[in-house]
Amino acid sequence: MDLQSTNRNPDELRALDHAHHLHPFTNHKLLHQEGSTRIITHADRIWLWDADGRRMLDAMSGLWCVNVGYGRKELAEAAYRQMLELPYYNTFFKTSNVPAIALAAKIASLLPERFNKIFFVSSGSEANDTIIRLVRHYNNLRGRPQKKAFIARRNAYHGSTLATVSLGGMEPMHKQGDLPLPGFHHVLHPHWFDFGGELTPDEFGLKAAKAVEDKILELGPENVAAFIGEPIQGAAGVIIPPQTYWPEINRICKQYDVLLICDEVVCGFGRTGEWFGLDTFGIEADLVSMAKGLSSGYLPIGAVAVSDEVADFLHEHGGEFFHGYTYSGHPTTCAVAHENLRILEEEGLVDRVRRLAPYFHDRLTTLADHPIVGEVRSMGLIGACELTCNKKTRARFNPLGAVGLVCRDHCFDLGLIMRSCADTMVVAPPFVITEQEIDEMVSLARQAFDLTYRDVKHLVE
Ligand code: PXG
Repeated sequence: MDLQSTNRNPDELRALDHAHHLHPFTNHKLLHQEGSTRIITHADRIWLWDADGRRMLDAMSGLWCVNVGYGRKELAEAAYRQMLELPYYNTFFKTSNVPAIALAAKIASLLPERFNKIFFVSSGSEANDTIIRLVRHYNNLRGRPQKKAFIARRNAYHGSTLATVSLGGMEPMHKQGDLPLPGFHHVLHPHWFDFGGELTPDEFGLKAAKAVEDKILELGPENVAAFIGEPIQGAAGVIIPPQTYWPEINRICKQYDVLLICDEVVCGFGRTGEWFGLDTFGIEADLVSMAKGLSSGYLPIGAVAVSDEVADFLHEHGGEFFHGYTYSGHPTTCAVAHENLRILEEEGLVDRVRRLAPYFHDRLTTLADHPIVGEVRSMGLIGACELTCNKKTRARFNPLGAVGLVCRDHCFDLGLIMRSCADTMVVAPPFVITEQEIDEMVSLARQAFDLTYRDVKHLVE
């Protein structure tokens, strides 16, 4: 098959895809029956085109990652230059390379001062897996081998490896894989819309934080190694915690000597309007995982930042850490990520997110009057609309998630890519989106909500 050919028949491509390609997170039987695979062919800024010639507004930045937008020649050129100079070499065996050195230094300069050490991986899953290994090693070295439990939130997504699925709190993923592995525990997530009841969001933030403290006390602080959370939970449905939540988590982790892990895979590199979500919420993390926005998805790369306190201890007492990947510190992915950070910085894109945030919020909030929208929330350039069958009681449609899929299909048909997380419709557009395009996104979302309402009107109270 000629990859460069412009004369591709979409139906033939779909048939080949069905014959040979297993997709992630996909019901293949259903996909095959529907024959509805979208084959994306090219993209520019916030726009995608498919093999059927349709144009779509990508309000999800791919999968929460293409923050600088599509079609960046500088990133292609950075890869091209690096591939000619040194496409690959490993960073084991006392070797390093210029892009890995430059990128580690750059990431450290963007993080709070206490982070000076960066470990490279190829994905968010590998970043969190690395943290699990590192924390276990750390506590063994500190002479407290029993202090190994990890606490995370329900519905959290931290990756798709055995360990990171265990770390995450997604029940269907647990059920399918006989997980979680021992030592991973899950507590209430700070999702006021579903669990806040009559409490104010601030009261509920304290209650959700207390669930972490209760779990630490139940397990015994001497057995709890770490707590992990995203500043804003992305795949769980853009859960923006009440302002009371993170300060209390900081206090709890300090009080019980529990390491605080901040998963910045979605929030990192500008999404919340600061370089990191931990800056936005004042999260006093010890370890940080990142991926996605680090290279704007142009090449697969992730990283772990380790605070001086942990890094210095490992440095002093750790000896060799038997962990790493063929592609840790890959010169080409590091060169592209480095160029991506240059673009973010020189074009002032993180400031742009902060500047656009009030407009984005105002426009999105116009959807709150819709009969099936129970709440609209956003921060920076990440937002969500909760679908409900009863705006007063915030009740969910039954079964949960079915209406979200109906809505997502209407979005696609209208040329808008919006993700449904159960019945939460979420957006996280590239940072280069304009105000006019935000208007267009919101207008298409309203049309999709109208069509969804038409389909489910009989279920709405
Ligand atoms: N942490 C967070 C917070 C993530 O969102 C990962 C870790 C794992 O990253 P990798 O690079 O291993 O995929 C993620 C990934 C979705 C969706 O449907 C989200 C992710 C992955 C797949 C689907 O929203 N996030």
